[in-house]
Amino acid sequence: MSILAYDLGASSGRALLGRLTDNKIETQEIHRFSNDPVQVGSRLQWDILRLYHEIKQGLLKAKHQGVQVQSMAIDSWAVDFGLVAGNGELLGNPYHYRDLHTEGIMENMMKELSPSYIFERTGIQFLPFNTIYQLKALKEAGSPLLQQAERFLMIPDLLRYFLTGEMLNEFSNVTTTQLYNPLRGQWDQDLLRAVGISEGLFGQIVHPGACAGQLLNSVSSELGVPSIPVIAVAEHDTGSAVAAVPALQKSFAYLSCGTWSLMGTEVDEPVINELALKLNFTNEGGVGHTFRLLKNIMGLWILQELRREWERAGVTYSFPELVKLAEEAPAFGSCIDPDDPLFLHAGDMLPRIQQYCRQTGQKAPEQPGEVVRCILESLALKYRYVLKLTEQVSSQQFNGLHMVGGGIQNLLLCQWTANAIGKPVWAGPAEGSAIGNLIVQWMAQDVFSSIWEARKVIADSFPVTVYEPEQQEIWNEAYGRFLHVTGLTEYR
Ligand code: LFR
Repeated sequence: MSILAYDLGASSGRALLGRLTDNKIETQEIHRFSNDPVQVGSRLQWDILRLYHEIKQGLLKAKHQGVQVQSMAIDSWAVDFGLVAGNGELLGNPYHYRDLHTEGIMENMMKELSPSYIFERTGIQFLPFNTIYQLKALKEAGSPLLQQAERFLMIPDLLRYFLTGEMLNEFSNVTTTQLYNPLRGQWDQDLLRAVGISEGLFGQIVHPGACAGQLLNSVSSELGVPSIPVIAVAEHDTGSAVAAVPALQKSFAYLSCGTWSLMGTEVDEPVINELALKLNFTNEGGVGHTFRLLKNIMGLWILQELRREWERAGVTYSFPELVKLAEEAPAFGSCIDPDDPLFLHAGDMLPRIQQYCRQTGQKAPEQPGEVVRCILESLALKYRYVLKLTEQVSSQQFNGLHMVGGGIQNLLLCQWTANAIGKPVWAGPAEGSAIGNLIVQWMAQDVFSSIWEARKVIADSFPVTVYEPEQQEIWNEAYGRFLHVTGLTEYR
């Protein structure tokens, strides 16, 4: 018997079949597809129906291979949502969190509500695209969609609704809205009032590991497949990725490395205090009532975007080619703070990197290898900075860093991360989110009694590559320059 995990990323999605044999997990990718956000007029939107189509394709492919699927679940990026009308129909396409409609909204809202007021209620970091600011932007724009909306469903909630007809809000994703109060265990009334959104939009919250419905008869007969259960996993991809970290005991640091880099540690209770607020850490809900105390780092987005721009200009590089060019370029030519707001939105990455470098008195990189090297070195150095902050905010010391996610296929980045942090990096598994999705489905079926039992099986099933730190002196010096250029100060 197999189970099916869909993991939707910002630029691609995949469906993995999972099987347990002799307490080892075997996975098989049966479907992979691109996720292409579409710019329509001034709005950047997700092609949600295409994603739903691809989900059906995955079920069909499993059927054509003669695989009996026992259950399925979907995880995706967080914060984005669709609005559903009273007749059950989706109102418009969900906006992409990188759409410009939230510009200035967070800053304006903070004039009315202080950051500590919002943080005390939610424990969530301040990112301009959080759901709370997206809803506020719609409200301020007098969005007719919001006026007609009767239900709010996040991306996996929405796809699950198409499959099962049930409208439920999954916990790990709900926490990322910055509208949920983890101390009270419910949507925060004060914040909903402040945004001007009715509580009626939000549904019952289901936790990872709950059964969240069955495939509708209409869907199973369309596809010719049995009506299987659809499980709520940690439907926030980062929640699933952290569930899959092959750590064997509490107190570990992780870096989930993909379009975003999410670095932090797992905690039993949200850490909501002045320091966490000051350092802009977040407490996102996870599996087994845990929380992810972490920070978003801009991640490989800058490089992915740059590659797309070169492609549009007619020059196509593969990621391995780009990494090779970076390796051959001179070391530490210039650096950036990857989290500068300059790099959040799509487009013009090369001129923006060059602008950042010139403004900070550095030589602007010109050649592709120089630019890519600047991005990857800067990421590794930012990881060192955030790892230090994670130690401070969680009052722990880490003796190494677990890296999971597609970004670990970039071996140079893994090695440079080890060099930058001066500690070993343990890299694997690459399909972290999909594997975390699988194990929570098995937890729902009582195959594993705890996340720790499941992590042990992950550790036994997938190889982990160890990167020992090298060239310490050179990287220490580079870190000093990085702090100077970026103006980042280490908190003491
Ligand atoms: C990673 C991720 C991050 C979230 C960002 C936007 O894929 O889910 O955790 O902050 O995407 O939703």
